[in-house]
Amino acid sequence: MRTNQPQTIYLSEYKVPEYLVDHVDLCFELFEDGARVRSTLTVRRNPESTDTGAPLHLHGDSLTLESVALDGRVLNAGEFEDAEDALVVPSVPAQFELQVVTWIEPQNNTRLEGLYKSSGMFCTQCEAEGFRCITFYPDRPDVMARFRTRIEADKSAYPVLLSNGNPVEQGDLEQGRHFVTWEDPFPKPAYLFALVAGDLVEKKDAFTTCSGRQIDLRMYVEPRNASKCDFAMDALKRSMRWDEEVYGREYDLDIFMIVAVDDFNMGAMENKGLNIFNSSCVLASQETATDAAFQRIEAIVAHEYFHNWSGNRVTCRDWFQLSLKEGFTVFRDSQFSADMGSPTVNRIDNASLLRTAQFAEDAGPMAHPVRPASYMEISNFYTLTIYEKGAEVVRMIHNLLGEEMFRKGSDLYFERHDGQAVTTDDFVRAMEDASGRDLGQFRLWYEQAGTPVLTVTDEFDEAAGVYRLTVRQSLPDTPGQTNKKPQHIPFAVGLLGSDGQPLPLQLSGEQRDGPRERVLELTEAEHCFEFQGLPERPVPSLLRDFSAPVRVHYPWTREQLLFLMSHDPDGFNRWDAGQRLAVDVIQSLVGQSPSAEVEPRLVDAYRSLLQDGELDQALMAKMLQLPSEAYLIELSERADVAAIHQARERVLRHLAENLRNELLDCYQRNLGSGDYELTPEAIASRSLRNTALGWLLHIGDTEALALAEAQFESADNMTDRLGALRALVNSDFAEVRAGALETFYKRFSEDPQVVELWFSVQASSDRAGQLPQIRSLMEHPAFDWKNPNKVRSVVGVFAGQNLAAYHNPDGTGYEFLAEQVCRLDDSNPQIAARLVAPLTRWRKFAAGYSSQMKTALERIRDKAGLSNDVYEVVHKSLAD
Ligand code: 7MK
Ligand code: ZN
Repeated sequence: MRTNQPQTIYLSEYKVPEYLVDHVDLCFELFEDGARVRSTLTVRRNPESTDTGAPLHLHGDSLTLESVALDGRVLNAGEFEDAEDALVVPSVPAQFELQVVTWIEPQNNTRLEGLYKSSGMFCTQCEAEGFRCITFYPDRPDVMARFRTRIEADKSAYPVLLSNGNPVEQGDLEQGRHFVTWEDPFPKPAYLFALVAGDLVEKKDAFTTCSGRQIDLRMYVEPRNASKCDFAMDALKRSMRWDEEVYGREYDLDIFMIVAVDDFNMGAMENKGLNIFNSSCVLASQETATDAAFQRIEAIVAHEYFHNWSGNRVTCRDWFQLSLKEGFTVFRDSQFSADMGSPTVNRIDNASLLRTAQFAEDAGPMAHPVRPASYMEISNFYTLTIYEKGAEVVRMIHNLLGEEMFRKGSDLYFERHDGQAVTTDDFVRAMEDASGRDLGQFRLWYEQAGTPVLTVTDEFDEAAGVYRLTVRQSLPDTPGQTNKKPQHIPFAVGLLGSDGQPLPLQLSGEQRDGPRERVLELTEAEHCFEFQGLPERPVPSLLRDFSAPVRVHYPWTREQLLFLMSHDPDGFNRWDAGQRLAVDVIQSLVGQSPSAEVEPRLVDAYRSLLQDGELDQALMAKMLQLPSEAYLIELSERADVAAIHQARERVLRHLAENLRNELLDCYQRNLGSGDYELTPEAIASRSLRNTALGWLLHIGDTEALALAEAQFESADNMTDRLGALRALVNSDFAEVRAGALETFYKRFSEDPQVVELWFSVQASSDRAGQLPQIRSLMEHPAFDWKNPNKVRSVVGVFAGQNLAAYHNPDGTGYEFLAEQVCRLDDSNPQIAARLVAPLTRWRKFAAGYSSQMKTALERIRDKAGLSNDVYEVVHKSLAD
């Protein structure tokens, strides 16, 4: 058992750095058995620090120190302290040069933090605190320096040597070695440092900026991936243009590089001028990537590119401010995605992720504000709250200020803070200063954790023609936070008449006709809005376009939901009404006998949907998806997973059985012909036909079986091939399933991204992914413990998506997960900590489940030598 507890770090204890680094000169000598790193720092005392006599404190992790020299003189052992996690030099002048030489072993680095090897190439991941695994350094984002990096390596094994900035020198060395030197003119924190060395092919392109500068664009990938770069390269160019047009942001170096690596803890990283991507988030071809993968790649390429301004030119003062760059950048990439595709579908996807997963996080033991007040291990705070809720907060500012003022605010922010490390408060202040709006109360969105609940009631005074809408807001307690204050919530609403037409929203006291939609600004615990001049009791359309990340409770009748589902002019709310109706129907069947009646109006509603010739097909495709099990669990008090699974299954089968002909029609209507296209229409069409296929195979339809087999054989793209495979795998045609899985694997066994899909189709299926099958997937030759994507696609997908199997009432799913977490904790603690998530919300589940989940957590807690990462998640989850 561990003896030392990890430390908690508090925002309130922030102090400016005692020393600043103006320049860093790095020299890497890369060898097969390790790497030598010579670092020369130009350091001076920070004039803003009050702690004048402070020792120089440099962070370090897993480093072997070879030597330290100060202003050219080698220090002897008594002149510095080489601790496990730091190098301390007690006495230093006000200004000096420090040279530190360390030895590291990238080939043995399984944590994938710092410098490591992935399929024969060297690469780095330094955010948040990986640079300290490379050399001793003040590894905090408010220390910004100019970097010069020389890399030396064997020329034939590592012909490509990359780092941040522009290449300034290169040449050959003795013994078949060579070097390249890079210089980055922009001061940056160490977390943005990157290095890549490998035998990679180079894809070239170029971009001309708005001011006419020519930028070289480069992608570096392993030779076998050369044909999977085009889409990302195009997405990059679209992102660069978009950031110029929408935010006035021009690229600033002469070269922009993207590298793909197979072993990567996260999706991608915005290192200055040298973005590094997880292969699965950048490589794609029509034959190997699904529509969802293309969309994800476009969004991530944009996200990393946009960081060049929101993150790199203006960075975070400390890691409590992580959402400063992440929330803003997610908002920017989602605006971009909306512009490139279907805005309504984009909004639906954002909101589903938020409502399913972020709301769950906000209601669980790891709940934290968008700007947390404390943490133990920062890598545990790359969360949906920081990213997605953070983006929603920026979106609300955007909507409160309006497009034009928001742009003025972002211009002011970038101009005022260029080259600085700042706080979320600085961001909000720039928005206030540019617009003249007071965002004082709005700041609570950054400080208070938890999801606000809006409870809405209404009454109609027929005689007076007055409709009263009462809105109460409350914010649940979260760990360490109680009795919270009301927040400033933009609440977009509309009112519909019985003919389906929007009614004017004229507030009492106002003269003329009101607008057809209003954004009500909630600031108090309770508001009552009175709308006048109404001829009849309206149907309210609430929280249009998901105008705030909140839960809304209103006693909708099924009649009203059906009405909104077909009449609401707000596409998002149309979808939402359908979801609420389906949730209501499924919930009413939870725990009921299998012969209980399924709401007949639901079948009618889905039939009308399938036959609606006017409806936007992309919206139709979304509306056809039933609420996920994860969402149904999130909505319940103490979830009985098996009962929820059965109820949902019942509704799905009932719909499929009663709409068989309509589904077959839908399939035929959407049988694409012609070339594969990535337009919203074509994507919607593939989604519709694959949904229809999935439903029909779910009820064992033999005509659909033939269609699925044909589609599986002849598909010219991965969306359709995988759609057919998924339908077959989730059917009861066990033999066809096995055959299709085998054929698919044989065809794509050389492609890791497709093998990951193959794993996840099985791991997510309650037919093909029961625990024994999961265990045998982990014995498969393509499974690799050292590769995070493989672990995620089997273990992560099983526990996160195959909920009925994972929550097997016998508790074996939890035991299994605990076992995998313990196993991974030694080699890759970041991934291990992320895998714990499906155990953390044990209090959310019905008694039989929760006690066994708790036992599994305790088992992890008791593992010897637990990492700080897993320690924090497990202890917070078990705390009362
Ligand atoms: C996205 C950090 C990086 C979680 C989601 C990303 C990470 C973790 C990409 C790694 C990113 N800065 O750009 O946000
Ligand atoms: Zn990011």
